Amino acid sequence: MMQKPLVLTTLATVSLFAIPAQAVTIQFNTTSIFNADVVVNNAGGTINSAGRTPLDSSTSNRTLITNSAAAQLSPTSGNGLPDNGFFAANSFHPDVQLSFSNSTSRPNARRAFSSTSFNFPVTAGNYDRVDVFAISTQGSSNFSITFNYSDLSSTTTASVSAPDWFDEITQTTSRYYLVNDLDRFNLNNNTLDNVNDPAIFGFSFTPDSARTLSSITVNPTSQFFTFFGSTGNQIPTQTATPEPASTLAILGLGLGTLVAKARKLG
Ligand SMILES: [Ca+2]
Ligand SMILES: [Ca+2]
Ligand SMILES: [Ca+2]
Repeated sequence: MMQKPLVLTTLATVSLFAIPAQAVTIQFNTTSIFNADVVVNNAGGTINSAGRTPLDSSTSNRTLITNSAAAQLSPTSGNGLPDNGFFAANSFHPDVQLSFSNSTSRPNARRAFSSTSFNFPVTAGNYDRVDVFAISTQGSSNFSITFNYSDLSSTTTASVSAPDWFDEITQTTSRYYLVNDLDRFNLNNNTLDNVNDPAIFGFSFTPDSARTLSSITVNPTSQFFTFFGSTGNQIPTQTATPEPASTLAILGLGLGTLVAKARKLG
């Protein structure tokens, strides 16, 4: 008789961690699928471009650059990506923290290189919005997103167009600029392209918030599609009564052990 309340306490603690009290932006960790460093920086005071992967063709051989590195190359006209990889929320998007920074040289994007799909896990939970940050080069290309849920069901969005990084768009709630009018870097001769044009775009999608999202698959159609990261708006689970059994069912977070314990004790 003493043990059952102990189990309930444990369940309540787990629930607090798994279900936010109010909607919260989750910066999905997508580093496991990154395969390219596409941002030149100047960590240590020198321009670091070795090992960078071009975002466009190997002939053109251009990639992005941080603000500090661009300013070092051209104090009067150099401008690039924010050094800390952070984009504050505005009317189109939540706070976004991408994986590049001026101080780090490591894979920070997924160059598609082919039309093969790629998948990353998410913090399991209920989401009513997922944003993806990406570009296309050598012209626009289409892509879609597949939401994979904990009940093993999945849904794939309609195909959307990722604009070329030099394209201008009319912003909507579903497609917007995360950043625009950047300079870029010419890997052929290690010089700044003071072009004030390339963008990274944001794309907003609506998963089924009634199901627990477990992973996201990105389906590109071009080798010149590049993915930079993703965020999700995690919402409180919509349940009337937090009965331990129903809470567990909705969580679907591998709490099988606790369930087994509860059953044994019950
Ligand atoms: Ca410039
Ligand atoms: Ca343009
Ligand atoms: Ca532009």
